[in-house]
Amino acid sequence: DHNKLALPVGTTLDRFIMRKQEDFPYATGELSQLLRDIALATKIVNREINRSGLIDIAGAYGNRNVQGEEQQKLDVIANIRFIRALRNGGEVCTIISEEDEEMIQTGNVQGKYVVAIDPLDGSSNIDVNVSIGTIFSIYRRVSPTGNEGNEQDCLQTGTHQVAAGYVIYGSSTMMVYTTGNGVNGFTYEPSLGEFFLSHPQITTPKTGAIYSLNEGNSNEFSEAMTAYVDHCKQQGYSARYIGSLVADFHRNLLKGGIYIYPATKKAPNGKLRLMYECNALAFIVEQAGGKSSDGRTRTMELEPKGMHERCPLFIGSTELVEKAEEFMAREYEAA
Ligand code: P6P
Repeated sequence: DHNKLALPVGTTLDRFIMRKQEDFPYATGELSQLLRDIALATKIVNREINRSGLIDIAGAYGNRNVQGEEQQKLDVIANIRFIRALRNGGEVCTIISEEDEEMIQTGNVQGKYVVAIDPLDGSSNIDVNVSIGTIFSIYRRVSPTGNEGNEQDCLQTGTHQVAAGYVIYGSSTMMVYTTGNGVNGFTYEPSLGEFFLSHPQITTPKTGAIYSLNEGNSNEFSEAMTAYVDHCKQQGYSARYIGSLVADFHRNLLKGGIYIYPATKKAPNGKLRLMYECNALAFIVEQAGGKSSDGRTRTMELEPKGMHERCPLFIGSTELVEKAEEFMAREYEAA
């Protein structure tokens, strides 16, 4: 029937969400509404980002604006916007955010969903106009409705994600997400305030010739990691590292490649966060035919112990990730 047809490029995000909901006979529309709430917040954040340089010119001296208000950092503003949109949307009971040490209770005790979010990753890149991103995961709560969400709701393995996505605020603003039935990309048209389907059914190449990691840390790499980087060079791969996770991931997703943030002596669990960075991108890359692990264990099967725990990340084209895992296995054998 018409639902099963791939929706045409140019379909709006709203219509896409509605059509996809029709594919789920028992869907009650809460997840659809939640996705719309997130899309609304991204439109607001997108506008704040595009004006960020101008706020300074428009009269904010030092870090105070003309109203004498403390000029807030964009990641703080983004955090406030996403929490407000999710609270007002009513579908989410609890949020974990990169910006908040503790769980955030929205007050929606009937909400069936929990969201883990990095509202604005790589915000140090804003001042130099490098692409930045929002990353989010959506879980169904496991505790009964009628109460606040709890740790059990928030510390589920990535395999329990019902949806995951990211927004890249780059040369154009795009939202890429999955609900477990493939990955679709939407490009934002600011003059219309709409996201339009621009990249239907994204699949990532099985292999690639791009490797992304910060070789500035190479004196901290393990022998196995050093050996794998040498392998990439022998293969003649291109080194591409923007230093903004969403931008590096998105380029590799479309072109093929591998992104690595490995364990280093300084950071034995790497730098990136399992709950609101790695799991979301792992769900997306697997749905696009790629692979994600910590060098050994599938990212989405890592048992979270804390909301802000870090994990090494090897993510991208399946053949590249598997080759990297072969090198890293030598380390375990040697250990
Ligand atoms: P490094 C940005 O701060 C971030 O969280 C990711 O967006 C990015 O990929 C990584 O850290 C860059 O880290 O240590 O290479 O500067």
